[in-house]
Formats: sequence, structure tokens, C-alpha cells
Amino acid sequence: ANLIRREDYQAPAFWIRTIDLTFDLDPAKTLVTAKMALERNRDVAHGPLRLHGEALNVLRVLIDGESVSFRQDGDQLVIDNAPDADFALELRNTCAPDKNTTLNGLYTSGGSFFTQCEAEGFRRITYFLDRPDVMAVYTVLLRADKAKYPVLLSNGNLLESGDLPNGRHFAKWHDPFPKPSYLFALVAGDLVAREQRVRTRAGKDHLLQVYVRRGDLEKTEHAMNSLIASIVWDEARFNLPLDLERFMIVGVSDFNMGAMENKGLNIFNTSALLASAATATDADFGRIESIVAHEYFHNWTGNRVTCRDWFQLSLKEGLTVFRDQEFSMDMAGSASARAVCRIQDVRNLRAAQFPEDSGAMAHAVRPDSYVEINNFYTTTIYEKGSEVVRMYQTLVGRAGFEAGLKLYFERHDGQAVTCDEFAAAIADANPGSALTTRLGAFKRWYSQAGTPHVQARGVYDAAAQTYTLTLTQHSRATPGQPEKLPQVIPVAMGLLSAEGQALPLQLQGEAAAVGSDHVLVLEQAEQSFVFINVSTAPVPSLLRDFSAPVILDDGLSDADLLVLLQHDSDAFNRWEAGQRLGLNRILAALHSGTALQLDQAYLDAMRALLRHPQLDAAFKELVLTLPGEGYIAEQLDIVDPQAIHAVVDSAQMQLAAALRDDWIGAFEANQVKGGYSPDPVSSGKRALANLALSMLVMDAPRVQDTVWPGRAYQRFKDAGNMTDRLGALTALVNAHAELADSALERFHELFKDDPLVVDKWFALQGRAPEQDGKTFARVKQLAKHADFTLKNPNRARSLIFSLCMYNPAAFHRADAAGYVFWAEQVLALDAINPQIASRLARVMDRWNSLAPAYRSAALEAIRRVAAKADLSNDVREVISRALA
Ligand code: BAL
Ligand code: ZN
Repeated sequence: ANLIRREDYQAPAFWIRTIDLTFDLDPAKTLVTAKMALERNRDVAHGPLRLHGEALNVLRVLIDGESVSFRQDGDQLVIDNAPDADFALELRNTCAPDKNTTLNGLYTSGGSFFTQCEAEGFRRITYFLDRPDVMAVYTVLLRADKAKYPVLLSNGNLLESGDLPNGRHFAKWHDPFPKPSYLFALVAGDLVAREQRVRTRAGKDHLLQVYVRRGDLEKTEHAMNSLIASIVWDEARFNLPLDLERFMIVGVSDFNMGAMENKGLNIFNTSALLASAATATDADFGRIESIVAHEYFHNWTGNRVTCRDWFQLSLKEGLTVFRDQEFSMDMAGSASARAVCRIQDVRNLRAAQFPEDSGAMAHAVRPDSYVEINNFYTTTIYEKGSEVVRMYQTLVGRAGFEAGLKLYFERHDGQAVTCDEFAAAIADANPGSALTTRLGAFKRWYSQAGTPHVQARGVYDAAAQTYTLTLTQHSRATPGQPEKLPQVIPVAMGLLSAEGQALPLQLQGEAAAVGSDHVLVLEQAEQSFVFINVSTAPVPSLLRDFSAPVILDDGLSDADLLVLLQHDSDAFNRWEAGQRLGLNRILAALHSGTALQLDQAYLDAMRALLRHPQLDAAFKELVLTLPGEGYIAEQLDIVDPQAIHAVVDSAQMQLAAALRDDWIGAFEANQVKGGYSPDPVSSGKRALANLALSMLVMDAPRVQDTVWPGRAYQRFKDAGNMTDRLGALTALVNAHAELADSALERFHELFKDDPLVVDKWFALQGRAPEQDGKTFARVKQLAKHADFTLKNPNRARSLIFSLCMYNPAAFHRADAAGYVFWAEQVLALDAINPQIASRLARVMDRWNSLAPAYRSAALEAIRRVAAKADLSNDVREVISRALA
């Protein structure tokens, strides 16, 4: 397989200006006719026309109506003597949607047709210059059996539709916006739509539609509301209007990603679209809102301005994640609810992106090379990319960032550009800003992989009333990048007195204090900042709101952390202080190899937090939840997943026992009355009540209590919404309560006809804490369940990924059976769907840091996969990197 390098980018030899596509849809053999207007790109050397195509059967190739000779070169169709003048190319080919289990290109799901073209799926539909810098105007004629496929959709506006002989019908669509092939979409099937007409600020009317299968219509209200909110928000915050007369969303249950931003015709995994109180949790409602927003926001950041090449993927993804995160925060409303969003985003970043940055697949936000682009739809491109965009905003301010984005669209609307163009627009709109004066160094965020480590140490001089804060930074080597240069790191900070008072900040050399909240810019390997007129030894609160994606070592004592936990005006750092207090104790136990004994000071702090009269339930739930096992593993050079699990489990049991009365109080105080609403206050209460219930059920055996397991079972049975029902079920399952099995059975019986809920049922069992190998044994059993299949990505994720990716103690077994299972599943999946297989393969990214007891067995399993001769490029790349 070829390594594709960023530095080898060349503009295309031809442009395709328009394409007229005709589809005669048939599941076994679909006929595709493409008529394209081509012209040579005179800026590049004269050469043959090379079109991409995969798994296609070519029937004819005409240039200006004449048959032309062509040859196949691997997956390319080559025409050596294409004309110099503009010409018309006509192609006719077939493809086999029914056989397409990759879910990439044109495929069928539940008897309907769907497409997925990002990144390189269009070449599985017809031969094309399937690269994002070739933008064409599409006209699409769909023809199909009318009874089976009454709805025929493609991008843009419907020009005409009508009946054809033999029970067939047609629809013709035209998208006025030139677009790259990855944004093409078609849908054909028996679907129904929720519709809404909206009028935007400019007075234009638009039709919004959400298409789903018949029985799912009542689960689309939340998605429609989220779409409307997204439209309103993008106009209000960034002045970006809806540019289409018609905006459609379609749900499909077989889908590799969460959703796809095809122009005017977003296609969604049903898991990111359908919600009702009875079937979806608060977290699902939140996720749907953010994904609907994300895809909608792509209409500008991605579609109107797209990527020149796939190395620039974060140009659209990092920026669009940033936009959806900002949207979710604005929707959340109160300062506290915003902080909860931010904490959750950072928790996800640390749980997924930090390990990626320190593992075999570490890559820069703008990678230098790839074998399979599908392997680079990663948390680094998305979530770290979003943090990079956030740092622009931190450095130029909110208004400055908005001005920068405005300039970006003024300059590049309708173009395919690079991350450099984005950086230049933000910088040029903010001359003299903290960003613009150091733009070159700032852009190292795009080129250097790895998470920078920042160390902070402060010295207080009581006599001089100064506080000198010294910040140092270094980044560890990552594959292919042994040396790193210092990065530009905005460090938002404040100083507190030991009593928790915010202290005014005045930097040496400045005439006056700058308030009590300030952004320092660390740009050298080491820098000192001197604060003057500091009346008392301060406690520093650094990296407020997580102002940069770095690992901070601030050397703070327990006493300092307690001050921050109780008093910091920055809610993020308040949460962080609580996490650190827990983490320090867990790490100390792991380092010393002794049993964890939580001390009174820590337990008192947690109790005070739980009892706090002003803090919101959602925030309390986040503070009282211990750091995840994956995040703890990240703090260690040698990882023993079983040991980590044992210590975390013990910490949890002690928290459950010591705070028993307070958990009861928290459970009772956080019951939500009335109808279901997924708003931040209600969902925060449900989250805390569920945590309390889990704690009480977990603690029950210690005090021979049967009341709380009984109450959990009752709540599971009677719950009026899925959040409460699943919360109660989780409490029973995670505590290995006697009632767990009958609750699981009942749950399956209740929801066996709802695939998204059955996914939850599998996932819950795949993630259940291990106890004497029971969880692992159950997963192996469930893999043979009648409802289980690897063909549906959601189902594969629900069981197999839950175990291998999210349940380290059940997966990393002394007898290596987890690794054997992993290898089997990767190989089985690879034969069906390489994209999903390769995601599972990545579980072993960090095998090298496993303790010796696991390491050699893990390596053996990786080698077993590597030994398979016909691995996909996707899996081969991941496995090769793991072995490199
Ligand atoms: N572009 C792929 C799906 C998404 O990021 O929206
Ligand atoms: Zn996206």
C-alpha cells in the first residue's frame, strides 16, 4: 500500500466543472451514467487523465460522443490521449449496492439505498477525480421501482419528478453549489419525513425535512428542534445563514460514522438522530443536538469552504467541532451548565486524544502522511483540532475570532483551501494581537504530534510582595518526530489567597492590575512571569477553562487543591482540583503497590461538595466521579490494567461507604418531577441521582442492605424515561447485584424491537466491571446471541468495542484470552467492513506500555493479525504502526 505524503500534493491535471448523473437503481446491479464537462488545468504539466474507481464494472467510455481507448492501472482508469480543449466525458458503469458491506459508496440498508462518499466513497459509484479540490455542479436523475423506493433524494433542489413505465418513477435534483465528490449523496427508499418551514433573518423561506423509517417519525422532534436551533445560532453568532431552499436529514441504521454533512442532504446514523424519552438517555439527547449542529455547521465550514486535500481535514473538522462545542455551551445557558459542557469535552479529550497522542498512531493535527485516509478521522483531527481553534479565540478574543472567520469566508468562499489560509485569515483580521505576532510558532500546533507537558512552579517573596511563576514546556518524541520545538501555549490563570479570595494580578512592568483573570502566553522552553503587589502567598489557578491541550504539572499540594476545590471562580479548575485529589491518591497506591485507604480530609472534601447548597447537581456528579481507568493509565509509564481497576474499585467502594448517608440525601433530593425534559438542570439531577443509586447499590452488601437494590429494581421497572431506567439497571449490573440478571432479561424483552436500545443492552454488559472473568465470559456468549451481528457497526461497537476499548480490566487478562478474542474479531470485521475493523485494531495502540504480564501476549495477538495476507489497507496501516 502506498504512503501518501502531504508534501507531494499536486493540483489536479483536469477540472470537472459539471456532472450529470443518472442512476438506474437496483440492489443487485445499479447502472450509473455520468456525463461530465472537463477542462485541462493549464497550471500543471500535460499528462493523461487518471480517474479513480473501485469495485466498478465499466461499460463504456466516450469523449465528445466517441468511443475512446482507456486502460486500467490498479484502481485508476487512464485515458492517455485526452483532448487539450474542453471536452465532454461520458461513462457508464455498474456497481453492486447489495454486496457492499463496507458502507462506503452506494449501499443498501433495511431495503433502502444510501451513500457515504467521504472520504473516498464516490469512486465506488463511478469513475471520477475523487479528491476534494475538484468541485463540480451536480445534476442527478434517480430512477427506481416506485413501490419499493417511493422517496428519491439527492443534493440541492428537486427539479422534476414523475412516473415511468413498469412501475418505476424518477426524480431529478440539481445542486447549484459546486462541490467536491465527497459531499455527493443519494437516498432511495420507503421513508417518511417530519417537515418544518422556517424563515431566516433575511426573510427567506426554507423547508426542513427529517426522513426516517415509518415507525420512527415520533422520535425526530428533538433532531428537528436541534436543527432549527442550529440555524438560528449560526446566524446570530457568526452571521452565517442557511443558503439552501431545502435542507434534509435522513436516518440510516447501518452507518460507519455518527453522521455526514452532504450538501443539503445530511445522512445520519439513527443513533445520532432518533430520540424519545422512553428510548434515549439525556446523554443521547445531548449528543444528537451536538451532531445535528455539527453537520449543519459544516454547510459553511467544510462545504462552502472545503479542504484542498485530506491532510487539511482538521480545517473543517477541528473548526466545526469547535463551533458545535460553542453551540452546545450557548444552548446550555447558565455559567454552571456551560462549565459542565467544557468539563465533559475535556474529559473526552483526555480519555481518547491524549492516549492517541502518546501511542503508535500519534499524528499531527495536519498529518504529514497516511496510507488510508479513513484511519485519520481521529480524535486528534477532531477534538485536538477544536482545541487549536479554541486557542485562536483565546489569543484574539471572541470578537477578534468572529472578525477572522468573516475574513476567511470573504477570501475563500467557494474554494478548497488549507489550514494556512485559515490561520492567515484569523491573524490578518487581528493585526498586532497575541496570535498575529507569533503566528509561525503558533502553527506548530498543526505540525507537531504529541501532548506538550507544562510544568509550573511559583515562588513567593513576602518581603518584596512578588510572586514569580516559572513555566517550562517540553514534548516527548512521537513516531517520526524525535525533536520538538516549543509551542505557543495560552495559560489562562488567576491567583487566590489561602482563604480563597481572588487576588488582583499585576505583572512587573505594567502600570496597573489586569483584573483577577489573565492569559499568559508561554512560547519558550522556559519563561518566568513576575507578579507584583501580591499581598499574601498565593495559590495559583492555572490553565483555567483548560486553555490549552497540555498536561500540566503545577506541583500543588493537597492544601492548595482544597482551596481551589472550594473557592476557585473557574469551575473547570474547581472540578480539576477534585479530580487531582482523587488521582493523586490512586497513583500513590499504584506506585507503592499498597492498598488504597482514602483519608478523612479527602472524604470530607467530597462530602462537603456533595452537600454544597449552591452547586448544581450536574457539577457535583462530575466532581464525585473518579477519573477514568484510561486516564489513570495515561499517567503511568507501565500500565497494569488489573491493578488500576482494583484501586479504582476500592476507591469507589470507600466513597460509597463513607458518604452513605449523603448519597441517600443526594438521591432523594434530586428526583425530577413532572414530564421529561433533557434540559441541563433536570439531566444534572438525574445524573447525580443515578450516581447516588449506583453508590448505594454497590455499598449494599457491606451493610447487608436489601432495600437499595430493591429500590433500584423498582425504579428500573417503573422509570418514566430511559435515563432513569438505564441508570437503575446500570447500578444493578455494575454492582453484580442478584437482581441484575432478571432486570437485564426484562429490559431485553421490553425493547427487543428497538435496535438502538438493544445496542444499549449489549453495551451495558460489555462494559460491566469485571468480576472473576464473568464479564468476559458473558461477552463471548453474547457474541453468539441471535441479535448480535458484526455487520451493523452500532451493534459491533455496542458489544465488541465496549469490551476491548472501554473495559480494560475485563479485556486485559492474564490468560491472554481477551487478545485472542480481539484478533478474531478484527479479522472477522475486516472481511466485512475495513473501516470498523481498523477502529477495533487501534485498541492495541498502547500495547508497548503494558506491564510485562500482558505485553508479550498482546504482541503475539497483533502479530497474528499482521500475518493475515489479505488485510485491508486500513487494518494493515494500524497494525504496522503498532509493530513499528
Ligand atoms: N465529515 C464526516 C462526518 C463529520 O465529521 O461530520
Ligand atoms: Zn465533521
